[in-house]
Amino acid sequence: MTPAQSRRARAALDSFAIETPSWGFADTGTRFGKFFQDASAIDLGDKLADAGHVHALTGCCPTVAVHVLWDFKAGEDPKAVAKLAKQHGVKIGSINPNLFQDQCYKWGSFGNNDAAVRAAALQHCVDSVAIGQAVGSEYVSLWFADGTNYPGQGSIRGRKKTFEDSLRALHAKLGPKQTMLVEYKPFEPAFYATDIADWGMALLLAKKAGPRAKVLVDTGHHYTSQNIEQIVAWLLDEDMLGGFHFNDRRYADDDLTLGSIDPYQVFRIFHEIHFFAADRGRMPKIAYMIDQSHNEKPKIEATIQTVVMAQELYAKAALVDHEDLRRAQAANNVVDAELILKKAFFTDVSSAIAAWRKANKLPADPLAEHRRVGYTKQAGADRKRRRQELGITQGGSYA
Ligand code: PSV
Ligand code: MN
Repeated sequence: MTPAQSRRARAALDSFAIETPSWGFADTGTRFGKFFQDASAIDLGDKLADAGHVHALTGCCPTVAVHVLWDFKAGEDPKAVAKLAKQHGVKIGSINPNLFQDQCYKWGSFGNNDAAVRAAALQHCVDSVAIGQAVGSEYVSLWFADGTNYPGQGSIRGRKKTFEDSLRALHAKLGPKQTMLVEYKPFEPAFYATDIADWGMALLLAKKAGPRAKVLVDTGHHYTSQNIEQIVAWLLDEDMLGGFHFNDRRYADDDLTLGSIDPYQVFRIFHEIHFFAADRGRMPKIAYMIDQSHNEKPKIEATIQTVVMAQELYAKAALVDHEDLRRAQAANNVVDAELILKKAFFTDVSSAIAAWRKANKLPADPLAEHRRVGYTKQAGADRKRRRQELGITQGGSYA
């Protein structure tokens, strides 16, 4: 690695932050059951402590995404939550309303044909906007489980219309510093027609909602072999890319740790962003977030693995020689163009990352340091005892 490349990689790391999800520190499972870990977070206090620990080790996770119904107790004071986050060295990041678990949402939220349910869903989102304002968060992140399971079940156009109306109404409630992110997903839990099934639908809805609505790309929410970086490039070009939910996948929305299956895919996404920045002379504002459900790996280790992988791939993507690439593209030099990407991807950036960590007074190896300090052992003992005191039993099935 040349000194110039090292500087480029370190400058990229200076500008890169990735948000951890509160739910990534808690017990999760598959739809077949849950397997529990002693050290998993019991409440928001634990989640913020874990997130603070990850940020202290990696230096690039200053914010934590919260899921309103999973993290906030009824009547909870958001300002107290913001204070608690600060005590743990982090801030509250994106606010995720929950429009999928309450019984009233059996037939959908914004797509429900009952106006009273749509109003309840909107109210929950408006409350989430207020939470965001109280904690000083920039993003309200929307994912809808709405859809139909069988042909003929619902009016596809009718549901589109109620989504347009509700999203527009929600946009009107945003504070001047807030952005709303519209996430798409092709299937699950709906298996015939998900209301916001792909990036085109999310893009249209966001554009109709208003100027501060953007699209959120969850890397797991695509059909196998879909070209995600192409979607990213198009959204960038339209100034409509708001953020990411990063995870890796082999089959569907597998929620595996980032880069565990296909690191080159993530590199190509980051490359499109760096290439856009080089062409436009400005780095777009993007909310990088993790959305994983690591069931088998210890929660914090899985999070650190993902963060470190994201940093490495972001740094590698910053090394693509854009001048050379533009030349190769103009000359239709297919081989060289591909090799330019590959060369950056295979560059060993570990010395630049080590220098960046040293300059930022961070541990050289965040995962090793996490293991060395025995955080999980300590948290496991504390939380096991608290679970016993609270009478929380850990059963393995949803039945
Ligand atoms: C849905 O699969 C999703 O990606 C949404 O972002 C939810 O908020 C999140 O997962 C819940 O884990
Ligand atoms: Mn997601």
